Amino acid sequence: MERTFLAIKPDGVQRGLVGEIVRRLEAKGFTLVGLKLMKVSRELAEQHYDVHREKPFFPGLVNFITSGPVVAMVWEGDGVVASARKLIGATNPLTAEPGTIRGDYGVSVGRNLIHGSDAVETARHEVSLWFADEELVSWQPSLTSWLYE
Ligand code: IDP
Ligand code: MG
Repeated sequence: MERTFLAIKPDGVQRGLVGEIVRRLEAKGFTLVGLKLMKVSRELAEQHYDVHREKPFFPGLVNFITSGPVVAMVWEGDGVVASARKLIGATNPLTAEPGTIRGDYGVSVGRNLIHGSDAVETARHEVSLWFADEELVSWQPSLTSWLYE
């Protein structure tokens, strides 16, 4: 089953949106297989955002992501990588569609509440960067036959 890495950023935690964000993913029908609240080290933040290392916003992004608690999660389900990106919405919350997490709760690209892996390969890399194997729980939700044909 496909898995993706999602992280509620410090603004999402500070604004009390952890429950709402988790609720949306659960209600959609995805399965939570890993979750932890953590203070992100500079080393992990820089590795995670390595593709943006040369961008002008990189130092601010790393400062921000290390500035407070982050809720790191792994979610599972058919097509979860692309679907979670749709639930999250466009990078800039001002242009993100209403009904998406960023579209409903954000106003600024540097405070866009949540990270989501952008492709299946990226997800594999990010899951292993943020979680040890023994931190992930494989389980079969009893709702499966009501979610999948
Ligand atoms: P994504 O999170 O939608 O995948 P990316 O382009 O991968 O967006 O950028 C990673 C993160 O870097 C964004 O979520 C946002 O927090 C931050 N970011 C991207 N572009 C800008 C910018 O122009 N100014 C400030 N922060 C930015
Ligand atoms: Mg990205």
